[in-house]
Amino acid sequence: MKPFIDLRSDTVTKPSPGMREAIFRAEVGDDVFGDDPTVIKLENIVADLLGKPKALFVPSGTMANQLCLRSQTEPGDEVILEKNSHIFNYEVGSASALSGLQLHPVQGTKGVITKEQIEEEIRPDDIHIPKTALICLENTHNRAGGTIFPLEEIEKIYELAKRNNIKMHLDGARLWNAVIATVIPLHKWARCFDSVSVCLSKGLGAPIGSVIAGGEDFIKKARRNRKMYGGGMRQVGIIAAAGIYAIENNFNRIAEDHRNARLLAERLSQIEGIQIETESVQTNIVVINIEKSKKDVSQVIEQLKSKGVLVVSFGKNKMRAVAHLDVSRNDILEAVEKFREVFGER
Ligand code: TLP
Repeated sequence: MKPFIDLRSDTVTKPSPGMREAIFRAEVGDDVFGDDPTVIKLENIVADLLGKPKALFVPSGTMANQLCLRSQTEPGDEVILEKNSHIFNYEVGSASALSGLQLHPVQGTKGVITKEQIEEEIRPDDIHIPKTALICLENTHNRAGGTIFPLEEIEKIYELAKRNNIKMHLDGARLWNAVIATVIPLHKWARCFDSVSVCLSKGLGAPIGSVIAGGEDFIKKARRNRKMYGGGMRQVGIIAAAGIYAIENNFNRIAEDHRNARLLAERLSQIEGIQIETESVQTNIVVINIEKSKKDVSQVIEQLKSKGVLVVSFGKNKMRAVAHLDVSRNDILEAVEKFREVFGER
């Protein structure tokens, strides 16, 4: 049977033969003892790229974000973040369950919240009121369709945060995509943040893993919290090797995913009943609105599946398709044909 054209997420990629070879050859040690040379190498590479003193390898993007929240706050603190952010919507309520935090969502535009909006929400210093301890931003923004958070706005927010003694965290699961789309390097994007999380298992195509980066004291605390969360791993150089391979071999090729996402968006928007905000297709994610077709999203997803194309539901009348290293330009063109068939144009 022909394999699916799997556009559900950039998390679905499989390790390539080169990556498997790197895994096979990895030198390892017990990382809880700090003995794994490949993990240390990966952490140094990412710390350098992000321009931070230290980094820590962790199992997932969710744990990465949660360790950053936990290590920078106290229970009862408040965190300002965008209403559609991953931390607010897709991390199973863990900020409150694991860190005792109160999340304070602000409705953004295409995932972007402004300095003015945040300023309105900062709490005054009062014995009755939670302390605004942290501002979280997401770049690129998943639910908004892979949109890029403008650097000038981040810098304004940073000035505001500094003045008010508030820390900043960046959910940079797809920061790699922002770098490729803007040619602004990782360390410039990371400069304004006390903690940054990046994923190796999305656009970069590693099977597992994220890295968080920040100051020395922060990473020391996060390392302890990682153990508490059950994320202390042992001979994990076999996974870190995949991460190093991914950074060295799959970072620059993300440009191809952006071209494929744009191609998909342009072609799909020509189909009657499908609407795509093409100005929001800035990286590798395409949000497909089928409201005008009057079709049911779950039925469309099933019909596409029966024709070999996988996408996910993405809110009312919407689906998401994501370009990644296991889909080619030809796969994208074939997927467009399948959409045409489902929408009655063939
Ligand atoms: N996002 C996944 C799903 O959870 C929705 C996806 O398929 O896009 N930050 C952002 C911005 C993310 O998009 C994700 C994963 C995470 C963090 C969490 O990463 P993992 O899945 O490794 O815990």
